[in-house]
Amino acid sequence: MDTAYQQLCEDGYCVIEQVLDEALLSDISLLSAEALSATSSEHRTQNRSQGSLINIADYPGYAPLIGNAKAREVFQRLSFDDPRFSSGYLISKPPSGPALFWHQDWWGWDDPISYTDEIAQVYFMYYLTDTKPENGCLRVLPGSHRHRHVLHDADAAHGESLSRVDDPNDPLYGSVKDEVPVPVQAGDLVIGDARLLHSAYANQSDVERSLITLWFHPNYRRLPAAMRARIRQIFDRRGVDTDPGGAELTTLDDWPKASRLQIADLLLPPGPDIEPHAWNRTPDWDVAALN
Ligand SMILES: O=C(O)CCC(=O)C(=O)O
Repeated sequence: MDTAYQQLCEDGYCVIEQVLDEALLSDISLLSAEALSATSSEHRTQNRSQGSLINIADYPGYAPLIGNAKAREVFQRLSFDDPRFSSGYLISKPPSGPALFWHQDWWGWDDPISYTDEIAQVYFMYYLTDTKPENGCLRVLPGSHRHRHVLHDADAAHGESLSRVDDPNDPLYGSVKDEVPVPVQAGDLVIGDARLLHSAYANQSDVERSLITLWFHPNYRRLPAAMRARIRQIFDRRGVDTDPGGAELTTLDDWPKASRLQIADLLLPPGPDIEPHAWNRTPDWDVAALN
């Protein structure tokens, strides 16, 4: 078995070095700096722990990142049979930005498939600067995508108070036993199972630490229909806690044709016309015990 794929399955994450070439890294860094400068201070105050949470659907310039050739090679290497993109965010920690709270990002815990080896959703994280614990690199709890951990009982991710850092002494911002830092070089790709518990250290440097995280569904057609219906809602920017806003939001379907063509095979087909899977970010390990 491919070593990266094996680590993704067993530990819940892996790192593929130097996926972005210099030109693409530079283009994406410029675009991200523009997007950040257009972001209100209110947004950054509300998302102090993350630093920012800017939906990239507002920026068609991210198409070359979503569909870059090296990422497509990674899909093949990891045997992603039907990879589809649903959403992505620019998450940027300013100088002296606080730690990100511990959380996992999976929302489909009501379906038994969530307690199996099937990987329903992964993040592709591209950090735009070199990272280490001192400037806010990622940290993970290996294996927590498949095994119960006390942090699964904590408040669901992305609550407003945790995002604002109302209580900086909340243990969810701190180090926990068995955490593993994931330092990278700019242009490396971190892949993680959406179920994996993770967070990020505080940025103690005087340089902004930016990251683009892209959500893919590796084997989309294998997923239950209600899950696919929910994924379509995420793509359409409806009912997502990290993406509040009205019905008038831009989606990738609104992007210029040239941008859509670069990622046509990764865009979602129309969702099944059924009730979408419930939005539930909290695992129920009694369901796991049945599997
Ligand atoms: O800011 C980071 O390094 C991690 C972001 C994150 O946890 C997420 O996108 O779910």
